[in-house]
Amino acid sequence: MSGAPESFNASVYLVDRQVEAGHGDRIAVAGPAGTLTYAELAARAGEFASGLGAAGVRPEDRVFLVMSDRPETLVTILAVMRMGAVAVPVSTMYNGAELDILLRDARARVVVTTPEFETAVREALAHAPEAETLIIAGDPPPRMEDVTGVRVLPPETEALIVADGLLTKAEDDTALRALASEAEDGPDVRAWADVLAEGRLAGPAEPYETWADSPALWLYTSGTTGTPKAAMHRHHGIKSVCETYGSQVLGIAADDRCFSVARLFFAYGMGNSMFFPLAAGATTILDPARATPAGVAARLAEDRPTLFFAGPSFFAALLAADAPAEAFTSVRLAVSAGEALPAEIHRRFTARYGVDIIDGLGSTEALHIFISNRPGAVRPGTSGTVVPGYEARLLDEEGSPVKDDEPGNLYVRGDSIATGYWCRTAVTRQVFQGEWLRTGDTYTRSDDGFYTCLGRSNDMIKAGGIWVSPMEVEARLLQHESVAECAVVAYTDGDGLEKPVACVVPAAGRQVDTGELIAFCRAELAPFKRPREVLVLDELPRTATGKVQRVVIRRIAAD
Ligand code: 3SK
Repeated sequence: MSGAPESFNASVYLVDRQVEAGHGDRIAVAGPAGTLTYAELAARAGEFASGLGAAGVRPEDRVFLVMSDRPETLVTILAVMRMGAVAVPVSTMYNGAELDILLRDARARVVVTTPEFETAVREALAHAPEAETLIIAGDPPPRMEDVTGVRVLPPETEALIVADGLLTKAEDDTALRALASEAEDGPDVRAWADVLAEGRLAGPAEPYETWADSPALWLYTSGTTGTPKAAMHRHHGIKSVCETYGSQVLGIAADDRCFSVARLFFAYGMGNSMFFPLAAGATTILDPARATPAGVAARLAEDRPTLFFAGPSFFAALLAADAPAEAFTSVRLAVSAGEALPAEIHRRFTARYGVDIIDGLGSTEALHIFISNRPGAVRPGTSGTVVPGYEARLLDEEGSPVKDDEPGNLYVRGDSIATGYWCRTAVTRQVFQGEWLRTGDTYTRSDDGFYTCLGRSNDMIKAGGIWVSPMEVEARLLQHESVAECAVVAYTDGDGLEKPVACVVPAAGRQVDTGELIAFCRAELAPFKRPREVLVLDELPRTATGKVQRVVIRRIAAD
């Protein structure tokens, strides 16, 4: 008996398993950036892993990814996990200085990017001496000969010609970039297609013998405040979210087609666009373009997804843009997460598009959703009930369980919880308490097990000595036709007392009458909950993952 843990590799679980089951011909990835079958995806993951190995990546090394949603991104993440290294996909919304902080924190030696982010990535690389290699995937900006139409081939196609001994554009580009990087004394710059081609020549890498507990993925989170920290996830966590939320809530099957507005770099998007569809042998639709209501409506018409994932602000934007009613005819179920979905947006969306939305609560630390509504059993305005495989509890400040319908701090446990934050011992000990994860959210639970969000624990407002849930006031404001979006925060009045203040974004073509809005709240809410002031904003400040930045709003309200 060796006593060694059983081997488990998430990349093998997600793609090789489909090929071994005879589903190699099924479409794994579709969308404007290209189509790959499961057999092609598995082969490329092995080849790219081999290419990364040749580029010096070793098991447990971090590989830093700043990539748009496209087939190469899936191949890269799968290849990194396959070789036992750790994929660190980060937000593509960061600028060079922000990427620099993350890159130095992750201490990655290899960075993979797509051309849209090359400038920001190079800026970050200038301050990260440990990063030795930059790999660039996707089409570089057009060169003269491309513009004049003399030779235009996708770089990957061209790089594969390298294998046949022909001179290619990818080769030329790499040579040019290498010259430039030598001149700048910067990292070694490689074309993604060349790394793949090199791996193909050498032969695909066998999966590294990772275990369930081996590190697979780091996801940076800053919450809505604070410096970003990397939540470290195991190979097993990926299987766990597929078997819990993916299978038991979404009921995802091989004929599903998933499209997510939340991008792959975000835990929510990675589950939606990678883990769940691949684990089920279904199809993921990837679109590198920034999501806009018009662009998404066009994508839905063209690629006909059955599952649609977004956050509350995108559902609100679709309504505000009046996306066509037939846009959602292929969709069997819409999912909302990232923030609690106000009942009013749920109502307007289902009335307009005839598709139900299941709202759920997840977190980067939990990898995906652990409390959710269920298809056909939605209670609007709530996050639903605990997903099978997880346990949740609500505790008061002393750590005692609260009664039904009483607010408490939400804790969750389950197999997908991260092992901690990279190099952040103090905050790890506050958040990861034994098996339990402290979510930082304040919730109530009804006697039949439905959880309702009252806000982040540190966003609650104490007005006149009584706790006010910002979410409750926001839900009322959203019922007013002049309000598209809103956030309620505390401001401290001249007597040092906290009062709710509402920041609202007007609905298209509407004026906000602030006095009328306050009266509108007063008509339905207890007087102490009404906003004392209403500020009108053009938009709400949001984090890189689209969450409302209440810290910034509090500053605006205080001015
Ligand atoms: O951050 C979130 O709110 C979230 C929601 C669902 C799944 C994953 C995440 C990180």
